[in-house]
Amino acid sequence: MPNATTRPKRTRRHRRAQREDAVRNELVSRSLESAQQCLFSQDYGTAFVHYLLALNLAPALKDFANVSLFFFFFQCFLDVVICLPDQSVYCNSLWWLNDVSKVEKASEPYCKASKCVFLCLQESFRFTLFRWADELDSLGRIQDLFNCYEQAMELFPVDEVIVNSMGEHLFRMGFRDEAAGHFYKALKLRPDFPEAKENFYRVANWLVERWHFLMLNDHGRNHKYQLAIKKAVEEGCSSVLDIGTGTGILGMCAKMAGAAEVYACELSKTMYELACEVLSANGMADSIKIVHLKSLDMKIPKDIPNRVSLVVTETVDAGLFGEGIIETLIHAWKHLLLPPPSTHQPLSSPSQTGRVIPAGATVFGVAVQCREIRRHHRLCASSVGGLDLSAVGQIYSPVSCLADTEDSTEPYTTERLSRLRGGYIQLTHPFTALDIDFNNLQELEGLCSREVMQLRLCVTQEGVLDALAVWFQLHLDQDNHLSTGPQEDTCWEQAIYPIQSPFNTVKCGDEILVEVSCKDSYLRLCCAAIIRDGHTFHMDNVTPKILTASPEAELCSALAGLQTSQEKPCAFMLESAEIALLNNTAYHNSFQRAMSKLLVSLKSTRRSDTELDPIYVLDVSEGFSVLSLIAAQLGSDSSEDKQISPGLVQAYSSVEKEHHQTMLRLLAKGNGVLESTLEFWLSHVEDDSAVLQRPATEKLWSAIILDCIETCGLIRQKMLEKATLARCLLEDGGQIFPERIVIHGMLVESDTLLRESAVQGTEPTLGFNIAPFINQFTVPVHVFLDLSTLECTHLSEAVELFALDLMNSTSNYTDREVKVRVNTSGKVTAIAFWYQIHLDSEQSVSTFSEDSHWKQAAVVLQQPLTVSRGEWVKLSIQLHKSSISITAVKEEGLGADDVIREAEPMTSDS
Ligand code: 44T
Repeated sequence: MPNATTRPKRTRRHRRAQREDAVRNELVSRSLESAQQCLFSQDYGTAFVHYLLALNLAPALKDFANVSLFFFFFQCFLDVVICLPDQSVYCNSLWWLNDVSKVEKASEPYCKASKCVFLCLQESFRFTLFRWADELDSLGRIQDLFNCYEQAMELFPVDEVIVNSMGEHLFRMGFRDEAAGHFYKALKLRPDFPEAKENFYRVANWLVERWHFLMLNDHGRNHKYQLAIKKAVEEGCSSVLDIGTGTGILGMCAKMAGAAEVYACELSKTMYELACEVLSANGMADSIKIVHLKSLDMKIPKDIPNRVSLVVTETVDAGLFGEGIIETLIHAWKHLLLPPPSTHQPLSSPSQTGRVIPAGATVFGVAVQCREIRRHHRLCASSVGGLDLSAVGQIYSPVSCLADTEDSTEPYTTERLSRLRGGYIQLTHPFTALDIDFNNLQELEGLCSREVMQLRLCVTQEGVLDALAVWFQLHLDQDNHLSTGPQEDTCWEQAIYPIQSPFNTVKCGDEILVEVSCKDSYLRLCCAAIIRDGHTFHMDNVTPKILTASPEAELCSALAGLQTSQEKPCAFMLESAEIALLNNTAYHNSFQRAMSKLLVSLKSTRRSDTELDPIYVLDVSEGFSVLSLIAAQLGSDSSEDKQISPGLVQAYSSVEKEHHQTMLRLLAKGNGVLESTLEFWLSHVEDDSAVLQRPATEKLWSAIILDCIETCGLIRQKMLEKATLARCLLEDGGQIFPERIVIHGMLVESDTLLRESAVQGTEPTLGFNIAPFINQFTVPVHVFLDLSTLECTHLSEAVELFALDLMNSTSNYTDREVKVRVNTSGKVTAIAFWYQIHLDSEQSVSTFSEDSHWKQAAVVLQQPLTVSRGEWVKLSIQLHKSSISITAVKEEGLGADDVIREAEPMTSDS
């Protein structure tokens, strides 16, 4: 009971305040009660509003929640209040909540009141938010969804679960950078939060792209930039602007070289914040002014006081211009740099004139044959899993220089030629495609308006013309050059311009007509024609209309065209990973065999009363998939398998995009599959997030197809949850495809992987302390690897790491230990892994096979483990949801000569 002597004199104002408190508290308790009622009736939107009101009126409720006490609902509240020693004061009022110290007192009787239903306020608020957000999401009310999260984060700014969930929504909607920022924040708030960790690892690449590590580990490149900057500063360039500073390294070089004024700009928020940390750690926070801006938005004197005498930049990508260096430099010459030395006074002082490092570049190219590029950009298989693919016409990848392709296309992709599976063959000698002087504004401006330049290349080797590969030399100054060529030992990839024309075989003596242009600030190289025996065969005059997300009318006419065969054939665009999937005949053929076996077995075991029921097949693959159609065809008249009755299969596909559906329809028609036997599942379910449902009331699925492994080499998120649901929706004798996945791994030593994962060594980078800051973004799991070409030494045989049985209950959390025998002495830096996908007990495919459209992945160890041949390494593998983590230790006491039997692999259920 408050002390009477210290109690303030009861004034009228005080009494009014008390009355207001009482009213407010009444409102708070009613809002909470209403929120609760709405929750029970699943009216999440209204429940959310009530919570917001209560939490805004009584912010102390949040503290209450934060000290991890339980929140009570209205009924419970009364019970608690009655238990309180000074109940006369608190009864029917909530004002004691304004004093958190009272909460401690309240807790004891509160806990005693165990008959009440308690729920953590924060938890029930989160629950409401998440359910409401899911509803808003399925209603397409995206702005409202984000508003709700913003309100929630204002109330609970350090709630990692809310922050992480907001990230998941952002990610699903394609705001990857922002999503990544949220996962990072959630992880900072709770470093052992597994969901945030899994999410962060999946997107860290967008926050700090992996090439930052490669570039900082590329000593040759660092040193050359340092030399060129030092020389320019020593020659008199006293004010420097580092455009696209990244970690701040080039700006720091300029400062170290003695530049009086150094400025830097960076457009990525994460990189800007990182650079600020790096500058502080190197004592340069006050001497280098850094702004979070794109250089094109910089103004004088707001962002820098005067024009500078030197711009340093490495805003170049594998295709040279892809990071916008042309635009950047045109703007810099016009607005940020001092004028160039005039031709009349070439000896004018460098501090009064402007210059750029790099001073210029030379671009080279070569025509190549490469099967790996071909199978990602061109349909190579004529039939897969019994389906004739010709009905679908031409398929294009979104990487294209063709004239009439859409905005969704990019002119090139990037690859490290030396790491392409199966290698490549040069069909011409390398040629010079372009020379550009970055110190010449007229030349920069003229580049985009300049006429298309035509080159004639002599074919020196017969082969299939699959791509033009491009690299460049960056002339930092007259003495220092960097090359991104395929033969060089650098961190650079090459730009790949795939050729998708059907006429693509070349013979010695042919000439290839290449057009070089610069449109939308991209360098474009296009194979226009092949000249043979004096005849010119143009490449792009056969380009049909390419359909992507086209209006329905166009798609309809595509279908009509098929019927009448009068229209110009159309072509479809698929992602390059989807093209590679379609080219994976081994996978589709195995699926066809496994599916056929299931159908035969179901047919023979069905009771007579269900004999005429269709066999329901659901394909929930993400992206484009023809598996449902393969199933439908097995149950159709035209099927070669006569053990299966026609019309038996009712297949559902989950493909969402209009042009994907059109492709499936075309393929169905072309393969004699009755249109009604293949339907699009998403038009049957109300809510996209509830894809796994019964086919119809009282019916169950005979087969559910899950695409468990992502192209990047990781297990698809939520795969285990999906499998659990799928099991509940299967009829007796039904099957999930695949039924089992076995994860295989191998000990490897690879410096390349290390260079891509963190700044290596203890030596400062060019004398600067950068590594500890950027290495916070190190991610242990590397994806999109091609193990067949990765520079690495295999230190063991491949072993089974663990197995996931999708047909039997598998807990979502798997812990295993596996002992691996070292067969080559070395330094274990990573555990590479891939999957054997068992469609059924007989049919399986490996994600490490030659035709695989899947890539492999690896867990890089925090500390390399030095091992000798004959020793044993114990791997501890954890699978949390779908993310894998592996640690390795040497098995002590077992020397090279000890004989031990390899531990029998445990099953994932044990
Ligand atoms: N990747 C190379 C491209 N920026 C390098 O935000 C080579 C890729 C690569 N900031 C494998 C190997 C390699 N104003 O942080 C970035 C970017 C920023 C700007 C301000 C501007 N106008 C720009 C333009 C870009 O500059 C930084 C560097 S861009 C370098 C790209 C190792 N895969």
